[in-house]
Amino acid sequence: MDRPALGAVEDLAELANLDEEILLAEIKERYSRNKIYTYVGDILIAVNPFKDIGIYGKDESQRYRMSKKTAQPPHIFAVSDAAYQALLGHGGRPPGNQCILISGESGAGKTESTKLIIKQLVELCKGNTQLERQILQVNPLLEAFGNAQTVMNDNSSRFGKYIQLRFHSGQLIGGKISEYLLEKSRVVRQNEGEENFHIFSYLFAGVQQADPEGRFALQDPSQYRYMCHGARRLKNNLPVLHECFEELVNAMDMVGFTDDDQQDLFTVIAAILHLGNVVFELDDYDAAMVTDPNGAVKIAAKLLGVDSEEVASCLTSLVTVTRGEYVKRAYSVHQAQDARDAMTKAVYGRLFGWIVNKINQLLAPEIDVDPHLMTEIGILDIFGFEHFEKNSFEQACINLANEQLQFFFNQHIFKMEQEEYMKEGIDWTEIKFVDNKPLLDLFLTKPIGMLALLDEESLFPKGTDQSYVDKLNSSFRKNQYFTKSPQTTTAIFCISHYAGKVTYQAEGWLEKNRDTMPAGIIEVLQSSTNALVKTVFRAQITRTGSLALQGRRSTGRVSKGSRQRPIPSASDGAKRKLTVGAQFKTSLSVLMERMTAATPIFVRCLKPNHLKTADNFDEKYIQSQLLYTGMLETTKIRREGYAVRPTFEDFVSKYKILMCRLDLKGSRDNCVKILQASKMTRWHIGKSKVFLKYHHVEQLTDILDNLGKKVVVLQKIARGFIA
Ligand code: AOV
Ligand code: MG
Repeated sequence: MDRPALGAVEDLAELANLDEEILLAEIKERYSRNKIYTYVGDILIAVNPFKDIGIYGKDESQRYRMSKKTAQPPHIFAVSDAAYQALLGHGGRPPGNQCILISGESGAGKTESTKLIIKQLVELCKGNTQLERQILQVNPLLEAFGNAQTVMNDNSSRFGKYIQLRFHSGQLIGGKISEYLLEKSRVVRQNEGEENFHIFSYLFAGVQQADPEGRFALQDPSQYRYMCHGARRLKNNLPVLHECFEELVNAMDMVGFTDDDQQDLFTVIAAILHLGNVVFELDDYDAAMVTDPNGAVKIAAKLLGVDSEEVASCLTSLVTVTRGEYVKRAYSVHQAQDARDAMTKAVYGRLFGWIVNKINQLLAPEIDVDPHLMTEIGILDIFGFEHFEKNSFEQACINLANEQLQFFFNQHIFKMEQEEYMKEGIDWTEIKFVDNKPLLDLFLTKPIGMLALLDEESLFPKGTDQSYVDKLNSSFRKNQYFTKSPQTTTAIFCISHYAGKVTYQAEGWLEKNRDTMPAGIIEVLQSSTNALVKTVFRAQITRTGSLALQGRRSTGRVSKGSRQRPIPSASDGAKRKLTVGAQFKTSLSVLMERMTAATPIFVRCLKPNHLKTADNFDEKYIQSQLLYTGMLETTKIRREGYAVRPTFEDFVSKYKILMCRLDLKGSRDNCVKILQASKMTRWHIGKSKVFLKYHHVEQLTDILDNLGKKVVVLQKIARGFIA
């Protein structure tokens, strides 16, 4: 039998012979020819090229417009096209809400894919509107405040996001962003080889524009504790970073942030830098006091619009009311440092929440559209699976989100699909997959999942990080996915995730989960004269969990309210008294609900090497990614299975025109008649549905199109006769 040349097949589900080696060889060969995209049925695999391969221009954009999947090579733009066509009721996917789910480990290319998908979606529905221009600038804006350089990715997303683009009759009418769990701890501490959020470097590079009067009093970046790792790269890259600053300002202008908004944002960022330099020592009475040789506390307080004495006081002591009397308890130096860092984390977290809220106000649908007539395409871009030398609470949450997404993928691709074949009586040999449900249970079950135990320990006055790990050790000693550390003196444990084994350091978990801040600090910030600080600390958390802003009203579009349950924001934990873990759990389940209600399209990003370099295909590394994502099984099910499964009614109503009978009823017999008339093979008919491969749908669409053309010709001839 003739075997197609290696790398020539664009859909791996078409390969006759299949094993892990073949899969790897095909992807490798394509990658070496800069063919980074490959289909597995309706799933797109994307290998990060780490170089510009020049395939995202106007030509490609035009080529992937209402195009047939098999007519063009695999491409990320085809994903936008498939989603948009489905939204309009064309193509093989069910019409209605669509969601595009992008997975892959850190640095695999999820965020770049997200941007390309959005860019093409905007092209497809192009009405040249202000809204389209705004939407294109949302990502650079969010990335400045939410991304940072890590060991795994120079532009790593330190938050997860779900972007919903809303349509009415194919027209883009609005957008909404939900954010998950910003890694606030990065503001105060970065591991070796990593940096703070990009905005800090951008501000230094653009300080002359941002602060022409020198109010921010910024010195050399190396002077700031929060910049300890980024200062050198900053100095070496000033021109590039300056461009980034200008792009950010441009993005903020385009999205609709006013000059005042921008000034307030930069002011708070400068304040955070100074606050980080506030240092403490013990006074004669063994109480912490601020030692402020460079006036850091004064400058920070001035920029935050609060009183510097009050800041110094709330950072060094806790005031409580006991039996009607105020009791002031002095902090140790260590406690004072914690209070300072808690304050900056809270300010940054709320600032980020405010940015997302503001964007949502500016992008909310302007026109009054009945929510039932509104459809949407959601795009999920989370933080990819992470495995550093040191892994903390943030990595546990990030990796849990990835487990959840992998679970959703398995449910959709393997479980639901195979159950349907059974139910519909299709002759089928089961394809096994690795179910990661036990891992979700390990994290999420009540009452003894890892998160529930963490909550319990966080509330327990004598709980410590070590006592938490002790509890994990005893609760999960028989769990095969949990490994106790042989070192019993350190709070360490191991989890065997779907994507690999990760060792977690539990130091600081209780505090990170509680995410509380002394009341005194909140009071000080609430008294601020800076409009932005005042707004975010006066914000009330509504019962549904969304952040409702008091005071400042949006100058942009006014939301007409959506009926969906809002996804709780992770950055406002303290006020709701829900722990960070509990909030994250809720937001994950709301997200799953939302994704379940839409038709998913999957994009699987692969990272070719650890070095972030071009033309470097590390076989072992790719192989491990193919293995843990279940790519071989996915290819098998896509080869054997039926990706398109319309009901008899839907099928007949769409294709009855092929029989020239508009009165045809949606019965099994009529489906068979249509299928036979179309002369296609290898379709199946179930008890209530037709089982098709996507090439069947393309063939049917071709026949429909040809019929349409004939009708037009006939009409012309008829008109000719009449004329
Ligand atoms: P991620 O979103 O998956 O990681 P990114 O999308 O940020 O990864 O990609 C990492 C880097 O890879 C980018 O900054 C680009 O330099 C490069 N890259 C990715 N896709 C392409 C492409 N199609 N063409 C050229 N270069 C690309 V993380 O957010 O860390 O999980 O958390
Ligand atoms: Mg990313």
